[in-house]
Amino acid sequence: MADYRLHCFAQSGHSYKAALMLALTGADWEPVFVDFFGGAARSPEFRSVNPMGECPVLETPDAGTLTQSGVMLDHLARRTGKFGPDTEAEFREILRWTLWENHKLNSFQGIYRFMLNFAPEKARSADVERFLKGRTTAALDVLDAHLADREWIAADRPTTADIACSGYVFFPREEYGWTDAERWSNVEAWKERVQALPGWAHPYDLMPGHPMGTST
Ligand SMILES: N[C@@H](CCC(=O)N[C@@H](CS)C(=O)NCC(=O)O)C(=O)O
Repeated sequence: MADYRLHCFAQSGHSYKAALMLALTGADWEPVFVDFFGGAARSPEFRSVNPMGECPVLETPDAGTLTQSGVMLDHLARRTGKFGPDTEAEFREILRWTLWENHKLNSFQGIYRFMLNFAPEKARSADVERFLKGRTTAALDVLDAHLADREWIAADRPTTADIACSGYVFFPREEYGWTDAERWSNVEAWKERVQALPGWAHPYDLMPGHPMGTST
């Protein structure tokens, strides 16, 4: 069995943060498919592992079972000595962007994409989609402005803040319905830098379940 087991599914940007960190640090890990769209995360078995009912879940060799992607990134940075802070000020800056991505960037981006692609027809609403698109756009504007004069989000090198903010940005543009006018050029340039990191892989290549209905 691998050192780390990540319970995840391909469409999950929150899971991708942990998967990408494991890939970039060269950890010995394996994905465990969660049939999220089949309701697996709502099952009593899953809830007994993560009462929050969320993916990702990370089984570790020495720190038990972790939930919340930000906790996983912090844990893996400490264990591997990679992508973590060098100073207390850097720690605060990484934490600041990790809290922001969870609350603003990836929360809205994830739910917006879910509504457009995966929600049952009866749960869809043009008003809700418009609201989520506005919040997602506003968050990407913030990230784009932040990256206007810097290469990395929280330090002069890649940190877990960059990995955290990568959660949903690598999924195909079509899944968000972005038009050519909706381009965040600084975010695009930063994405190319993230993609150039050794070990980078696309979420659909790193985690099982794409295309939908498959589990590999
Ligand atoms: N704050 C959590 C968010 C995790 C999350 O929302 N995961 C989604 C899948 S991408 C989920 O499991 N949602 C289930 C729900 O909200 O009930 C993290 O960063 O790990």
